[in-house]
Amino acid sequence: MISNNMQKLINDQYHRELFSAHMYFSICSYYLDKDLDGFANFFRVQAEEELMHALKQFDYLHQVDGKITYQAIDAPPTDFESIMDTFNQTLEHERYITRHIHAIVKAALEDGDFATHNFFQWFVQEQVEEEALMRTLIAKLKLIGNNKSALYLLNEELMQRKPEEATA
Ligand code: OFO
Repeated sequence: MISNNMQKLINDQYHRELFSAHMYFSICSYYLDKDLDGFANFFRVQAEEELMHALKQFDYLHQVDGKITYQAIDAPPTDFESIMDTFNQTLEHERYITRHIHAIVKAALEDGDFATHNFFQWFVQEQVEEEALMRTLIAKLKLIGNNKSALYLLNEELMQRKPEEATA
């Protein structure tokens, strides 16, 4: 049986994951409008992974006899100044998510909730990987600058991204 406090923290995080998916679908649309299919694919896969994160938390909360209290999901940003802006906003958002994941892990320890502490370790590692991925892409974009051929090659590279296999 999960405490009310931990249940509320996981509920809020579940809604943040859905917001993340909403945000990345919005960025995907931005790229589809520009006919940059590789960038669009990258953010579509990113959005799908966020849905998978929400689903993992949904399943976990039910497993520990908790429940989701449904809330409205905020509208995502829809105006982006540039390719770089989409990645900067994504990195900033992932850092925000990391802070919340860490707060949940800390609260779980304080609560003596070792199951939730253990469950969220996967998300701790996932955030390390997501932030690193965004930083790498921002560095590549800086190198590319205004070089259209290099941008074309990055678009092709991002076309190769595939969704991770869902794990239990
Ligand atoms: Fe973008 O990561 Fe979920 O948690």
